[in-house]
Amino acid sequence: MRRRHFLAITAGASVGAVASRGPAWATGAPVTLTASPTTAPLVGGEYPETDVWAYNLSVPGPVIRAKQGDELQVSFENGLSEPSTIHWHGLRVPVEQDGVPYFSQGPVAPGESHLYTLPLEDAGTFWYHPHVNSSEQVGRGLSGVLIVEEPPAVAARLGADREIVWAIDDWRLGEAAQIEPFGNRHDASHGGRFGNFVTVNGRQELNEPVRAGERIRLRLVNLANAQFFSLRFQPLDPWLVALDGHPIEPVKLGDGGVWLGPGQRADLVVDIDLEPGAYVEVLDTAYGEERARAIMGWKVSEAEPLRHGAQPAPAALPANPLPLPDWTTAEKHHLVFEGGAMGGMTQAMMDGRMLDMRALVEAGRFWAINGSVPDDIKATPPLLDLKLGKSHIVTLENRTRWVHPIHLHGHSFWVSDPRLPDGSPKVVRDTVLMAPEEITEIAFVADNPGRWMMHCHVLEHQGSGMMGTVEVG
Ligand SMILES: [Cu+2]
Repeated sequence: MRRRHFLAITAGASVGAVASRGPAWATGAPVTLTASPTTAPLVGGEYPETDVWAYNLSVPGPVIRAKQGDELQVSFENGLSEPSTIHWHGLRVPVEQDGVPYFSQGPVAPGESHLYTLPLEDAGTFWYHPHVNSSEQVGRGLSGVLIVEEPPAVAARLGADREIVWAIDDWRLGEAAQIEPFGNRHDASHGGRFGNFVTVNGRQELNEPVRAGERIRLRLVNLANAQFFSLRFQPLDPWLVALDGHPIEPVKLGDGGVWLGPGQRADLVVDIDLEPGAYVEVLDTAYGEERARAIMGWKVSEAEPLRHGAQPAPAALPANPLPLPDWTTAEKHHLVFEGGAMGGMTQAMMDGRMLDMRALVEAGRFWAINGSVPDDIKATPPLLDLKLGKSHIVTLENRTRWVHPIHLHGHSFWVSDPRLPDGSPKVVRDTVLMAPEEITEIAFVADNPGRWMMHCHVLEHQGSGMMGTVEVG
């Protein structure tokens, strides 16, 4: 109800160009990200600005652009009144740069700073966010997009005239457009914290200008705590060219949409194959056709078409330099994910003690991996010990009634993607969706030593038990 209300007052109310707000840095320059409370005109119209927590006073934070092969330095200044860190989602960096408290670094106290030095081996679309009190810190607005660019001659294979970034987020707002409190147990035991107001690049903007005949590289990032998106562009038929930053053989979306679970990214190549003056609503249909809603609109300008006729298919971008796992000799592992509402979990081990479900619920824990619930994560043994340099296949078994986007730090992995057209080969991801009762296999070479987080990216699930570590060494 509330969402429709917000939509009703804002749809069409603001017309004009939308770009990622905040500065984008010249590559090579050191970057400072300062987290602090501020306000943002999320809803617009007659609504007051929303109190948010933001990087550099902008929600989402600034788009950081850097070049593949470079080293990116980011100085993080904590202007919040609680500890924080920054995690670089999808970047394969040394563990001490990964932004996870205790395994990478100490939490950065209020008023303190921390320097991250990030080698950029992989090109692609990545993002950054805190790894402390994640549900609230991310949910109040602390996140941003990080783009690692291919060399220009390589990016030119896509034939794009320009690039657009959509950082998609949702917000749970009350009547005065203020963020509702965190820590809801129903969210934690069910699908996570859903917002009632969706923004793209920090606002609801349904009139993004495009030009007939142009080709756009569209980078999509799902920054939401829990919400999934499935975007449809009909009558346009974009090419999907990368998932979680990693190139795939370009494939047309056809009748379907592109799925984005929390934390996931997709790169599309979109030919604006429309007449001047046309308008396209980009629909989210993740929760069924009857709940479809526009999250963005493209207004085709009256300018002459940039070109006429069908364009050739984009060529695939080169793979990132990941070692290829050996499926025949890989060591096999199994992780069982349990719990949640209607999940039937009866007990789990927390902090060396077996607790029944009632005691777990009292402790605010609703989920377990292999029967283990972290209380103090640094005192909880790793879920897996993976031999450094070896290939590993990890079977992920979802014994819950909920979908979970499972994210592994420090590594990207090969996985079959049932949402791609039949016969598509395995793709490389860092966050994989597990449907209820689905069994998924991921394969990778454990080439990055350290103790790495593996967790659900529904942040309320992560905070209530669906989190663990794997040790590579
Ligand atoms: Cu989950």
